[in-house]
Amino acid sequence: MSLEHFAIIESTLREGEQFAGANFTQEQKIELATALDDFGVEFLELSSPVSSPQNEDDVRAIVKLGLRARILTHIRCNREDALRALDTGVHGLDVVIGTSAALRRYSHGKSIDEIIDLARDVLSFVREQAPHIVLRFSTEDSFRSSEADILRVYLAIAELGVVNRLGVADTVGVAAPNQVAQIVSLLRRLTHLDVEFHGHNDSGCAIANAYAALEAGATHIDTTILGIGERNGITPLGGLIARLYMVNREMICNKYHLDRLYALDHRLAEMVGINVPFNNYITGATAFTHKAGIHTKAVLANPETYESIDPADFGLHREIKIAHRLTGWNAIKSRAEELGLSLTDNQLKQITQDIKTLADKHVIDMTDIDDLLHERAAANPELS
Ligand code: HCA
Ligand code: CU
Repeated sequence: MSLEHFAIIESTLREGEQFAGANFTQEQKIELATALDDFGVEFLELSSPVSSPQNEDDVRAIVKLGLRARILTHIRCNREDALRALDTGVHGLDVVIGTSAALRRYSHGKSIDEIIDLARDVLSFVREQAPHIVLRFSTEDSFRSSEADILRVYLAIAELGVVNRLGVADTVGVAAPNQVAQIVSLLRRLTHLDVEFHGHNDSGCAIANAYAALEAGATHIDTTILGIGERNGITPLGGLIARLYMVNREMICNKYHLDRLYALDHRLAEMVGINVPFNNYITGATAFTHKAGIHTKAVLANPETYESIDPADFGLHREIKIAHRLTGWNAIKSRAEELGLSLTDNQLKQITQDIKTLADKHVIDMTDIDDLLHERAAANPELS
C-alpha cells in the first residue's frame, strides 16, 4: 500500500476546464493554481497549449508563478503537441491516446500496433528533447479497452525506458474498485513504474476507485475541486481527502493544509456558477449537522460518537439542530445552559414535549425554542 507516498495530480485547470460551466479567465486560473499550491497538492495539470492561444498563454503564466507544485500539461500523442508543450517550460507532459475499440474506430482510427508505433516515436522524441522532464503515458478509456491490447501497449512503452509513469483512465466511469485494483497492481508488478489513476464518476465510484487504486499501489491520483469535469466529472479533491482521512488522519493532516478546503470548494463553485452540494464531503452545508435527539445527546457528550471527521481539522464547526420534532431534552438542556437559564430536568423534559407538539403543527426555529425557555424560566423565579 502506497497510502503514505501518493501524490495528487490536481486537474481542475485541465479536466475541470472541460466542465460545462467552466470558463476560467487567466486571473481565475492563477487564483486557483495558487490556492491549490497553498493547499499542498503536488502537481497541477493544465489544458494543452494547443487547445487555444489563451490556454497557451495561461500555461506560460502559471509556470512563471514558480509555485511549489510541479506543472504538467495534458497532450495528445503527437510530436507537434509535445513540442508546443515543451516550449512553455512545464515540468511534465501527460500524454494520452485512446485504446478502446470505439475510440480507435471513431476518434483517431488507429490499430493497436499503430498506437504502439506512434507512442514509441512520440515518447522517445520527447525524452530526447527534454531528458529531465516528467513523462507520463496513459491509455484513454482503459476499462473498455481489451485487457490484452492495453497490456501490450503498456509493456511496449515500459520497455522503452523513457516514461516515469503510466496512467489508467476510467474515461466514462464504468469501472468498479476491484477492476481498478487489478489493473493497477498488474502494472505495478510488471513495470515497476509509477501508476496514476484518473476516474470519472458516472456510476458514483470515482472516490472508491481512486482509493482502490492507492491500495493496489498507485502512486498518483487525479482530482478536481468538487470533482468538476466532463459530464458529472471525476474524483473530487475533498472526497479523496475525506476517504484518506478515515485511514490515516495524521498523515492527511500533515500532508495538506486542510483548513483551505472550504474556501477552495466555495470559490470554485462561485467561479463555475454552481452551489456546493449540501451533501458534499466536508464542505457541504450539512456535513457536520446533527439533528436527532439520540445523536445530539451523544454528540454533546462526545462528538466522536457520531462524527468520523473532526470539523476542527478543517477549520470548521459542527452544528446541533434542536428546533424540530426529533429533538431531545439533553439538547434543550444544553441550549438553556447556553442562555444562562435555570430549569429543572423535569421542566426541561416538559418543555421538550411542548416543542415536539409545536413542531408537529408547524415549522419552528430557534427563536421559538429560546422564547419558550425564557418564558418558563421567568415563571420560575426561585430558580432563575
Ligand atoms: C478525456 C481524457 C481523459 C484523460 C485522462 C488521462 C479521460 O476523455 O477527456 O489522461 O489520464 O478521462 O480519459 O480525461
Ligand atoms: Cu477525464
